[in-house]
Amino acid sequence: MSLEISKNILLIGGGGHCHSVLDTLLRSDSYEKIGVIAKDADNYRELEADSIVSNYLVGIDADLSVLFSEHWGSAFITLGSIGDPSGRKHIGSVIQEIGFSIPTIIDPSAIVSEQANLGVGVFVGKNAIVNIGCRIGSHSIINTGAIIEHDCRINDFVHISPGSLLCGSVSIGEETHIGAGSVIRQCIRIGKNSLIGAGSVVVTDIPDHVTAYGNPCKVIEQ
Ligand code: JB2
Repeated sequence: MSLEISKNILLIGGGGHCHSVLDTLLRSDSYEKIGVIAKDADNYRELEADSIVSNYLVGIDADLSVLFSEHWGSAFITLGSIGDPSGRKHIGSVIQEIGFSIPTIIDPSAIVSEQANLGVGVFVGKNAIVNIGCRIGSHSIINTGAIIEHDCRINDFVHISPGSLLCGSVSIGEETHIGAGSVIRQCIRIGKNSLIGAGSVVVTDIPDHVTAYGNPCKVIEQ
């Protein structure tokens, strides 16, 4: 876990991805207070029925400025994304504008090289590996069991889904989604804003703004 000056952290978005991040925080014991933020009043009521997050609910997005002034110093985007990171981007700009400190959160079971560089807001899940020389852009998700081999370049707001394998020196453009269990050959370049379907085997470069999947992975839609 990264050490933060603030011992209170707000998790923005209370669904499945929040469950994963919350578990990592509880296992790491790095924060004194953890709060979960719902989108609005309706969402707050929905989350009151969620036995995992209900005890942590402290407010809705509209309360964020007030909570910041009440010593909630850190915030983290726990809305996930499957191919459309616009919600995460919106929350990111809101918490940055208010002035929250945005940590990097690494599960204690993950292995992250000391010579890897991780941006703010990155989440590295259970048993994931980020090897030497990698750069992971801000607000990216390296999900459970993903392997990011040496010298990969992953841009901002990328989601590497569970169990994916990036062999060395792969580069991935911003906002791209790599589906679960995908394998990406060494030195492959995948563009920005693209979606690679689950279980794909990527052996040729993939351009920007496309949907591609299969073995071998092929562009299906521009
Ligand atoms: O702007 C928002 C906002 N938009 C949606 N602010 C806040 N505070 N919350 C927001 N939400 C809420 O996030 C939704 O109302 C819902 O309660 C929650 C999203 O939950 P869901 O379980 O649908 O998705 P997720 O984003 O947590 O998880 C997806 O992405 C993960 C990476 C899932 O598909 C997971 O399977 C995946 N592992």
